[in-house]
Amino acid sequence: MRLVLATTNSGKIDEIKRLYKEFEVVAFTELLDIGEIVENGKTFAQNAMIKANAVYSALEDKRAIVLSDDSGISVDVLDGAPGIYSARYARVGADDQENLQKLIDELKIANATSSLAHYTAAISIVSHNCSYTMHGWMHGRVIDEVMGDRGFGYDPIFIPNGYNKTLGELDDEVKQSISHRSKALKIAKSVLSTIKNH
Ligand code: ITT
Repeated sequence: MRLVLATTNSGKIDEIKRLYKEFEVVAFTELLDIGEIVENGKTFAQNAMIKANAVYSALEDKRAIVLSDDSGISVDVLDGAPGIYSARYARVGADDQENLQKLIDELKIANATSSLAHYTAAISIVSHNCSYTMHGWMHGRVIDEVMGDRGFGYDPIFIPNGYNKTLGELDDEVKQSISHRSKALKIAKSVLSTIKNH
């Protein structure tokens, strides 16, 4: 089965490809040039659906199945920030490095060297006759120091529950076994198997 990913984030694409080896996975940017998709939803689920619908509507092949991911990190001492604004925390168009630094700066302003935090992933699937969204979460804490360089985004400051190292230091396989994205993608896989059988 061919899946068109409605994402431009290479970290997400790598993780999805690793978990979805049985699918032919292609990023929409290899097929289309539709410019920026405006993510003006109020929740992860709304933004995931906005991205999946935008890509599905632009595809010529209406037999295509589109899968999107909207995700982010929510930090307790920051009242849940950056949440859905994780990709643009430092500024619109910021890179991972700038967003990570902004989060460390905000922890310092809040006088916290660490805080409980969690990642959320909303995965949407859109095909010609159905649309679904499912969620996954990973809980842990963030620290005010960068440790390791694995993963992407906020991984070098996130320590998952049950571990004493950041995702920047832990093997990719560890993240794959516990991540918000993996959990949502696992549910998405069973949804995809029903679509296949239509
Ligand atoms: P697309 O919209 O094209 O998918 P994006 O990076 O803009 O790419 P989001 O709007 O969903 O995607 O923002 C997700 C941000 O949340 C991402 O840029 C990271 O900063 C952070 N994030 C999400 N999942 C993460 C993960 O597994 N590890 C580290 N950071 C993550």
